[in-house]
Amino acid sequence: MNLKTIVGIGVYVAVLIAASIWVGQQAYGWLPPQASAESMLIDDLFSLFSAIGTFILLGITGLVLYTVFTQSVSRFDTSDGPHMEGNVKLEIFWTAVPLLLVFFLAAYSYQTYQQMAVRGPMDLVHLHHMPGTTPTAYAADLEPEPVEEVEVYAKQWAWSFRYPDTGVVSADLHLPVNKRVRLLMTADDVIHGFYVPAFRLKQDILPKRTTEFEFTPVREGIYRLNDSQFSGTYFAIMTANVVVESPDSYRQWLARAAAQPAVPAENPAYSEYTNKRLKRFGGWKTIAPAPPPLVNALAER
Ligand SMILES: [Cu+2]
Repeated sequence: MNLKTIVGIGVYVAVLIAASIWVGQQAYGWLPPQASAESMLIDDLFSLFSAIGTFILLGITGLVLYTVFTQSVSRFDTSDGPHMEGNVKLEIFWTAVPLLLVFFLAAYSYQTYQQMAVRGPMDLVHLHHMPGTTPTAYAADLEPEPVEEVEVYAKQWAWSFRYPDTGVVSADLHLPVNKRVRLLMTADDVIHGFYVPAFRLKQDILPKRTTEFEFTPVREGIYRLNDSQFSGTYFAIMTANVVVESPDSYRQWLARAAAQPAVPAENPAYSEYTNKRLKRFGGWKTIAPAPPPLVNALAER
């Protein structure tokens, strides 16, 4: 390799690195606002993956374009290209680099999920005493103060939230800001998924068992809860609002809700199911929605 080639490759790699870092920074803006302490960890991971992906994409595209525009043979040359075989250095290089990259990304992702302590299937099958894992791996900066507990009930196709201290049941999930919350989640019928994009958190909810889940909301506002698992016909409209508010207005809301009688919640799945106009398009068999949950606080929509 002559000096010109080395300088050329150096400049190319420098441009690639600059572009990758830039895209990595942009990646923070592609996601919803960071509304939980955990979201920052996920965004760092996402930014890193975007930067590495950019490096690989631009790197390979550049090489392909360079080759297309600089390497050519005469139109009537049908002979084989040179046989490249047995270049041990090259073989080691292109095996080792992707391998190390994959190990690094796997370790970094694993560490992020450890910090967030999203309880995955490992926890549910009671394998949590594996070497190298801690039995209750909640986030590292766990405040000593008591957590706010909320029971989450998922059924086809409605969410409801119960506050054990007051017995209030709500169609929206209200949470005080900057306070660690523990959700005790149960499903009635099939697997549902608790997924709030602004929190970057997702947890499966299994029927007839309680799945615990902790996180800390850090930004006031109204966010959307979606079902991340296909739980049947109307799962796409199985949504709820997550209202993150100051501890004062949270307490006021609880007190107001406690004074309300329990009434059936609005149920988009049920109204769609019973909508006569839709009948003429269908006629096929489907699962009837479960009866709407009885709530003290109706959804604010
Ligand atoms: Cu569902």
